[in-house]
Amino acid sequence: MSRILLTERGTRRVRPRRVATAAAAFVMLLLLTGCAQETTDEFQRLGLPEGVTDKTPYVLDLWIGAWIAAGIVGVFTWGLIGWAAIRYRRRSDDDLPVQVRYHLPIEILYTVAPIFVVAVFFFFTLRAQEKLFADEEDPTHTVEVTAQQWAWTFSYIGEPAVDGSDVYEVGTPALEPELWLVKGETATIEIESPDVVHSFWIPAFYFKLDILPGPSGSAVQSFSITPTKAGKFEGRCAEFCGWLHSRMLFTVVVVETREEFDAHVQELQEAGQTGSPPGGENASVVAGLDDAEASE
Ligand SMILES: [Cu+2]
Repeated sequence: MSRILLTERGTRRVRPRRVATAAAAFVMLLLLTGCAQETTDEFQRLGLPEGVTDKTPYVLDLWIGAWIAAGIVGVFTWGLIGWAAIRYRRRSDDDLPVQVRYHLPIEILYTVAPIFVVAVFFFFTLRAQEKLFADEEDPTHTVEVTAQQWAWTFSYIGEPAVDGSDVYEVGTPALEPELWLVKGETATIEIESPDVVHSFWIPAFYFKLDILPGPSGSAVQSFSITPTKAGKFEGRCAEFCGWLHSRMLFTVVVVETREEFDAHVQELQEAGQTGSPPGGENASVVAGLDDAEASE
């Protein structure tokens, strides 16, 4: 018996060193493989991609704050579970600890604590939402976004088209359209849907908004943003909206200068994409797919 104990003790003595070596190796591996700064930054944002608009800090604060609050609640709860498990563990006698039933103060605590937690989350969510949807008095760009089964149309309202009408870019399930914006210039995005519920989502903008259909013009929702970084960012529909939902993709192109944007608008004009886009009118038609492909 005593020999077994000795062996156990011996094993135990070795274990901490092994753990330390494994931990050191793991950290080394992280340092060696870690795409260094980028990984660290993403870690600090708790998994969020890099935010690229003036509104993203509000969402980032909410995200981090929510994790901290959840962490505090979690540690407190796990602490209580651990404490109860150790404090009231089975002893040599088989006596049960005092059983508590219909204990009014504890019942009240069970009710009040979750309400308090939800109220705090609600308050901060509402505060962030107010900032996200704050109206912009004088946006440089206004883009009308039409989400239809299963593509996006972007109409640049008031851009100087030759014949005075608006310039647009329309996608198809086979062709992802691009939404062009300029870094540092405020854009108001107005979105609407002629058919079913879609959801406008750009992960790098930390922004997702459901688009509810309604009689023409009644269900337009809008928000304003100012991109703070140039680049290409993915956009997609985040609401399952039917057969080709997974093809409702688009790319946001944020350019550095107004000249690049104007050149793009010019290109759209030259391609004859002015006036009313064909988007929502044929919402039930699977644009971009021929009959053979559509019936597959
Ligand atoms: Cu959709």
